[in-house]
Amino acid sequence: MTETTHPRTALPPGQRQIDFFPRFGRRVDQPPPTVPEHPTVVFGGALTTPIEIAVEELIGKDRRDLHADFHCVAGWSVTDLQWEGVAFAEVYRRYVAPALAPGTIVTHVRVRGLDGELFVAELDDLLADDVLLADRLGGRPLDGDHGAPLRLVNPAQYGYANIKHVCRIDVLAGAPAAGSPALVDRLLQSHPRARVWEEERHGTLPGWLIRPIYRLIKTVMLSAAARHSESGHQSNAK
Ligand SMILES: Nc1nc2c(c(=O)[nH]1)N[C@H]1C(S)=C(S)[C@@H](COP(=O)(O)O)O[C@H]1N2
Ligand SMILES: [Mo]
Repeated sequence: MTETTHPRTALPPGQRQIDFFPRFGRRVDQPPPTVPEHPTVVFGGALTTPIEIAVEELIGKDRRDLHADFHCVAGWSVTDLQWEGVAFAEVYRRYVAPALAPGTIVTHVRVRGLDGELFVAELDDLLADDVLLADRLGGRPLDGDHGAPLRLVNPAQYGYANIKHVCRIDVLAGAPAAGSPALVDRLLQSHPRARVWEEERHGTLPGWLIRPIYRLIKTVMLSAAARHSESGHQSNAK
């Protein structure tokens, strides 16, 4: 099933289509993290006590299919990937909501990967119908390149909000306090909503202005990724 409110023929503003799915992101200089034999996700934050659930149980029996495009903030898009997994909203309803401390109003969700990468999303952005915790891509289990054992897939948000190797999800009753990020993080500061159709690429600069900088990064990183994909990873899986 395909759920999108935008025409399937169009790409979001400032995006260009590429014909393979690279391993990309802030941690590509490191190998993908080791996946534990029995992977789990720990749910914490505003819960009465944290809960740990096996990925297998999370996915459960009502596996869902999602055909969606993927958009990296650096400017590349891959069309029509086929993901399988469980709706984030379903996980929230099944496990999180019943475990909330009484009177808690959750506004934000911090999703963390085994490699330490994280993104704080607004809860409403993750409760959309087409947001999955996915364990399969192109009919096969997710590989290390694309987020094994489980990844967040939200087609409406840039890649950096689509956290791979998910191991922890904290629900928060308010936006977390901003730290004092390193210069490189300030330069490439994420947008709190990161919506691709609104071109919310950057926290403070307008999308069109930051485009050329990301495009440069894209050119450099994609050529490395293309070389890697020729050695036969899940890169063409659709
Ligand atoms: N855990 C984790 N998730 C991550 C990243 C990362 O470095 N680590 N990079 C993000 C960015 S910037 C992008 S564009 C996508 C890339 O996903 P892919 O490697 O499957 O193409 O993953 C996102 N999720
Ligand atoms: Mo990205």
